[in-house]
Amino acid sequence: MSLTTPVPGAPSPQSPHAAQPVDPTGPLPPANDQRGPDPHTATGAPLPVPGTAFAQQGARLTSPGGVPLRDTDHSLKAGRRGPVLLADQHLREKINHFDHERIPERVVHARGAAAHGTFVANGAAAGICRAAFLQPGVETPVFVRFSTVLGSRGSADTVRDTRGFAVKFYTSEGVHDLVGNNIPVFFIQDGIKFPDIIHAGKPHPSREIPQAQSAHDTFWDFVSLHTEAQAHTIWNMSDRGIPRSLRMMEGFGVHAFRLIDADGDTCLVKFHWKPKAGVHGLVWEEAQLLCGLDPDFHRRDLADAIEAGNFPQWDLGVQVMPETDDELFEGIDLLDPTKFVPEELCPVQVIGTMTLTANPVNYFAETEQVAFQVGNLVPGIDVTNDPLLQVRLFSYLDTQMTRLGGPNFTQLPINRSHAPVNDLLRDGMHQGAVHGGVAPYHPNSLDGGCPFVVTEGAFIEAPRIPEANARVRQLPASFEDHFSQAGLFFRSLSAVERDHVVAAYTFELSKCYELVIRQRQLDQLAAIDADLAAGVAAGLGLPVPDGGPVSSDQRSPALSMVGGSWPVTGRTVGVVIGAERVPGVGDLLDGLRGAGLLPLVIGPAGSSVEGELPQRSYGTAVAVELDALVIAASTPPEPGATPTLDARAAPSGEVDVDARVVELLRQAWRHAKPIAAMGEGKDVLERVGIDGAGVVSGQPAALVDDLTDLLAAHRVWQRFEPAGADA
Ligand code: HDE
Repeated sequence: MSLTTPVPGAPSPQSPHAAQPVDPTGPLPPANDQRGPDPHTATGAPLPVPGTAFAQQGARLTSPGGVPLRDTDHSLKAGRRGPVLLADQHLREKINHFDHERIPERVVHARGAAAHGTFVANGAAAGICRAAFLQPGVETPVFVRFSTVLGSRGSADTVRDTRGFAVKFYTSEGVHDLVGNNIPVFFIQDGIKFPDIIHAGKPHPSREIPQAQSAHDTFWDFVSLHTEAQAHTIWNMSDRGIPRSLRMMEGFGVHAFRLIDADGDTCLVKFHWKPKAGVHGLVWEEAQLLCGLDPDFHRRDLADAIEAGNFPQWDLGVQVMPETDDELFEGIDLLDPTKFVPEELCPVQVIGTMTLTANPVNYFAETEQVAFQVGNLVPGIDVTNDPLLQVRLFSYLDTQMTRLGGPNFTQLPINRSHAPVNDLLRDGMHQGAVHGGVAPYHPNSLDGGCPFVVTEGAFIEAPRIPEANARVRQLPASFEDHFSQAGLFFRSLSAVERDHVVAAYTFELSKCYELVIRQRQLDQLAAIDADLAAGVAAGLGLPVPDGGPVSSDQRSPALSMVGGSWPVTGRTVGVVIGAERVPGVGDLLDGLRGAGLLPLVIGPAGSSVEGELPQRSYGTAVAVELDALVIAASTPPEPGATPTLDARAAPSGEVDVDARVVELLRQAWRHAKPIAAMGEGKDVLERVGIDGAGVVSGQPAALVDDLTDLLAAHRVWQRFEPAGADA
């Protein structure tokens, strides 16, 4: 007689007297896998697959135990006016479950938005990496989560911060995670300092302010005392710290990884995600206004774009560097995560393309419960000895224990491998699998020897022997230069971008209460670039520190976000109409849509276009949610109407234009957005005094062409002159 009741569908265990099997003789039995209770109940009845309709079967309300319920609106009482009874199981279950609905938010990267998609390899990496998902034409499902770092789960999207860019590849060889950021360098060189930088960046422990901001004393105290953080911080102070859209960010693996080919040969690479829509930032005032007007701006933008079929795309690229004993490339230590490799020194080679095609169905089940791990690596990709990366290998697995309540989080539908799993891990909190078999150990003879260790195609650590060294708490001397790449970054930007960096430091440091912190950070800026230090010192009204000789001719043009031309698909164009029907507006809207743009019609109360109400009224429209603005009608003043944002805007009488439209125009102008007029709209621009670079007028077809050209450059950069004269 068998010791266990066989699970339906599982093979019966072999004789306990059989020798330990040496070969798998057929497909591995499902008895030990993690597929959980989905195939059947204890009596063999089929169950729906968890994660699809689990706990939402049928149309009738039931208890969690499946008992039909007739009332969920009234608790059980002793009489209509009597006390509520403890005997009410449904009440207790309902409240009890609710009480435990929240799980701890991520200690960093708590605020995130995610999407599903696919990655298709072009095969360019096949010669240097044996990973199956990088072979030509292989299509792999992915789940991508973007995040801010410092803010809590309910904080605003458009704060100045680094953005997380974490990709989970569900490959045929198991889950591979590339857990990167939108900035290619990091604050610290050694993972042991992660709690320090995060404690400094998070709100002050006393008042728990400010939320999701680096503009405060503790952050700048740490950064100014800890010079290796300067390289990352200057990227945060640039327009990269306030992306226009999650769809318009680059992503970086940051660390060097080791790729292993079919022969076991290795090379070192840095991973890059290049957005097809270009890399664009907000301007600071837009970002701040959006924090209040639409704190979900990035999340909404991503979900709307996917829903509209404007699927965001990124090319995945690698910078390939030879494996050398010193792990240096052109003098840059590849183990130092505060350094990037300029693309001019080592080009980014595209190895595949990712397309995001579907929004999550349930935020909690997918975006919140997804658990990335730097150690999720497939055969062919391995880590280096980067001391930041090594610590991350520990942290990601560890943190999920608290956040997701135990060691079985890999069974959650969003984390599950799409490749078969047979891991010999058992029991634990929230175990969802009904494991069969009697021998969850290796080797065994009782479960037919399953699971067998794999000889072909298994994960193998790269055969690199670490230097034999004494135990030290030190870093290599090649990690010591903390300033030259920050200077290279600053000097590679266009003039307008450099102005923005100066303004960002000025804003942030002006929020520090302690003068000594402002001064100390100014000293660090002087070590990066003299013009930078002078600009910030002027803004703060402090003396310019003497930083010594720091100028250099080195530039990396790839670091600037200005000067390129990009697809405009999915950009939003506000179209202001009047109370009366205006001929040509229908053609304009059709033309904009035909060019892949998203028109957002803005009208006074009671107006319509072809029977449809405008999506915004003059009173609710704000220019910060638009990429360009078209005035398609005259907009006479309406007595008493004041703009949403600035009640002090020009009194309507002065310019004979509705005050709310005046404010829309001024804001669009200030943020260097293309502005167009058709028909009577031209008079509106004249009256408000809007003219110059990036202002166009004409018939609908020509306007669409002009707007497309202007938007391809993202903004009308010349508007920022004279400060941005050589932009
Ligand atoms: Fe993370 N990081 N990190 N980090 N990180 C987490 O893991 C950590 C670092 C990054 O959307 C946590 O599951 C340490 C670099 C992203 O779920 C935690 C160190 C880079 C996300 C953690 C670093 C990142 C995280 C919090 C220094 C860019 C969000 C929740 C040794 C290459 C992933 C979690 C998501 C999340 C630790 C440094 C990116 C605590 C200890 C460098 C995108 O484990």
